[in-house]
Amino acid sequence: MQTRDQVHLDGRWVEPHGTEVHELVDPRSGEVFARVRHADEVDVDRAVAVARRVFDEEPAWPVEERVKALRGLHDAIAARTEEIAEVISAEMGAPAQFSRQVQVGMGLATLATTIDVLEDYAFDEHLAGIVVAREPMGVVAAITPWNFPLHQSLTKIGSALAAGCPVILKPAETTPLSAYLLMEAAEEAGVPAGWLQLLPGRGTVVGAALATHPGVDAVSFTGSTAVGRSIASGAGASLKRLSLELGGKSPSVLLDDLDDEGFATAVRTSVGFGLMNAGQTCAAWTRLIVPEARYDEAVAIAGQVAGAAVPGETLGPVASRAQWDRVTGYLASAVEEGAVVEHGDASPALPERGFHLAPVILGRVTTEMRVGREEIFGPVLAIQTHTGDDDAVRLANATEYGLSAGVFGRDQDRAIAVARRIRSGVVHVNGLNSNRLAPFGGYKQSGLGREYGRFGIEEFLEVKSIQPPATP
Ligand code: TXE
Repeated sequence: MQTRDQVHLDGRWVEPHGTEVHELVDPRSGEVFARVRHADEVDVDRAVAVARRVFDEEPAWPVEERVKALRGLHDAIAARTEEIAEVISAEMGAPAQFSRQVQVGMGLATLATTIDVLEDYAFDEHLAGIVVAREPMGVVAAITPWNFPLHQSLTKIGSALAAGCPVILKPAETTPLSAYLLMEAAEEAGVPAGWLQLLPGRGTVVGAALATHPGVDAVSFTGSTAVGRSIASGAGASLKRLSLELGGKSPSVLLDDLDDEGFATAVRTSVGFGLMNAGQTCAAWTRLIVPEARYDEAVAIAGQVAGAAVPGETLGPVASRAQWDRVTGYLASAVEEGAVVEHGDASPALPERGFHLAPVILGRVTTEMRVGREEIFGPVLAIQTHTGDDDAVRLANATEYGLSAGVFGRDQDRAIAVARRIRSGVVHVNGLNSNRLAPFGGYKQSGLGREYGRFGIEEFLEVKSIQPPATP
């Protein structure tokens, strides 16, 4: 049984003031495999005091040293890929190869891009005789979820440290283990004391204390829209800077000019992305919007893709019992509200071991149904039909979310024109592009702010104008 009973404060592993011990369950078996001791509000006060000292009293951390430390962090994590991938598989169920390539690999790719951008970043800009200086925002709290634990942590930490801000990391209750390994890698990389601190703990205790603490200047959160709203109202009292990466109900729109091969590829790509990480991906395309005349064709291809998923190899279990209950609750609501179960079992029994859930494809889903507008976060896809581009855009926009979307069409200009009409922070056209320089974030209730590359670093920078007297 793995046990972690320390937190990382001011450059050292120390015993927390918090005493609660939290058990971690492996979703592949349903068994407890590790215990961690949680921090509490007193630990938050300690960490914030350290971060304030580092930011307010110590000399600024030079950019070249930030680049060096972040490169060291990247390399130390890369060297421990196998170990980190294993703990992520154990804590949230991702299959081994996915853990290595995506859970760890994507985190490294995002960090590498942040470092490249930092190396060339011009913090000062000259504009009509004035200097526009970009300066670190201050102490950052990073609150991360369980679906991509390392990637989300590295995205936030990388951008905030790149900007010159000390960070306090609070990982999700169910997936803290990779964060301990991340801290060990940061120590190896020589991240100076106090710049990165780790406080595992409950969202309602440590997360809430960080989000309302007067000594925290900015909160970067990824998680549910409900918690995002509560963080925003708590942070409002001290006008903290916020970046919120929240839920999604992202559409993939297939236009009516696709030929057979293009249509099949578009359905396969969309369903593959929808089921990625057992559907527990904020940007996943969970609504497939196809021309009415091609509904049967879409159902058949989507069913093939879903049926080909191999449990434990290409499809992990859902990450927790809570997630199993949430997703199966949505399946029950779908049947009640009249969706057609086109593939899979919409009333599955809880397996004897673990939380594996086979994919379900729901057809004839309307925007009034809960499964047509709410985030499910499991291997469940909804198929909707459109009667033309205008109708497709209407459907794509018919949720409170706006995180990601796909548009597929033979005429690329037309597809791009449709992409422009979708109210969403990211729209992929005719494929999935994973360029980490591209900004990532949501319109509407999907969040505030952008992550990755230059946009991610700028989330943690204030803008100052230094104005010398105007020359006559
Ligand atoms: O999320 P929470 P949960 C969505 C997804 C999922 C649902 C619930 O639909 O089914 O959210 O998941 C911390 N103050 N996403 O309950 O609670 C918590 O400890 C401060 C989408 O796990 O939002 C964890 O670190 N922090 C999403 C983090 O918030 C608080 C990824 C996320 O947990 C807090 C995850 C509070 N009051 C879930 N309460 C995405 N956008 O990718 C909790 N937390």
